[in-house]
Amino acid sequence: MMGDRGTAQGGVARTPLDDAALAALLAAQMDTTLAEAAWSLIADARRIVLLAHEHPDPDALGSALGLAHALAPLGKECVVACPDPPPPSYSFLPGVERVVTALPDERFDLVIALDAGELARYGTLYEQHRAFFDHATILNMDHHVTSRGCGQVNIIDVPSAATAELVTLFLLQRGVPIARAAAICLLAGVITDTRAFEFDATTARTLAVGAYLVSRGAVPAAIIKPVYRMKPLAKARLWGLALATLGSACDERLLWAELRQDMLAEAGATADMDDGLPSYLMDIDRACVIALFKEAADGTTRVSLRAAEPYDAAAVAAHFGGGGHMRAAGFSLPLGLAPAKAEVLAYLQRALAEQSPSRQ
Ligand SMILES: [Mn+2]
Repeated sequence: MMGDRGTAQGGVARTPLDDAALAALLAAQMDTTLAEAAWSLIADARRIVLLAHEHPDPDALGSALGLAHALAPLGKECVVACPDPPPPSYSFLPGVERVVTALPDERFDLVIALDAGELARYGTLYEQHRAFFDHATILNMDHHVTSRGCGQVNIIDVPSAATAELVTLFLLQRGVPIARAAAICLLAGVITDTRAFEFDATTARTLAVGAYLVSRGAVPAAIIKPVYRMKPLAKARLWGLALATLGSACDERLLWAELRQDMLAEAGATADMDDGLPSYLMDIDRACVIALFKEAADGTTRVSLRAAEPYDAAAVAAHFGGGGHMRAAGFSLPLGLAPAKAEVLAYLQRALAEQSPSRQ
């Protein structure tokens, strides 16, 4: 009871969020000259092939499918092609079942290449139709800083966290409606390229694009759950077995785990089910360097490394004949798991002792 001072109760919303105002704000983000050039290519085309790059991620597939969903009502016949079949875990993308891995023919008026700036990244599609692509009219839309552009019109927008963010701005600039199916595909691209708005590439504009796509009917949980949360029971069992081997040294700054062939058998797991385990280990409180020792079927050992600043996983991998990036790298050793582990851990403990953040 609030007594006799009275109470006020209710939510904050007096009117729904104004989608039209949000759309207008986002539309104004698009470079008009570049957009006009791209839309004139689309206007001249009746049959369009939209390309997602090899080893597709939801940004490549979602950008291609989202654009296809939006262009179809404009009378465009759209074929979405990707050199590799979309993984089954992307079945939540509307229209993904219609993605082809080979071109049915070459009778396309326009190619729209998405999420990569070099034709070689479209793999076998390019290799099998090199002459066609070398003479085709191409619109290239991408957000990678390394992209040179492979089209007559190239929209390479590095501030976009995802190609799908750029595609959303592009459609809104023209006032093309984004219905629910397109919104789901585009939001999948934005969410996965930012790991659900976690990565530094996420801007206020990225979130505004997300807000707009949600207003069009896309549901974040329907993307985040299948991509990041759902896993086969065998994978959970395998991780349980691997996590039971967790070891630590150097004041818990160095962590490691083993994944042996007998664990795969016991869990009923496949060899790729360690996917995500190194990142999981790096999320343990004090971890600076982690190593996952994976026994290969031939008895040799594959080592996956992750490192936080100031440590360099690529340098460690290079020492053992492997490669990768500063934060994630790997290598193989022609040794059984126990001797490989002893050698690598001795090296890592020396490296961490030499470069202790507490002594800097
Ligand atoms: Mn991308």
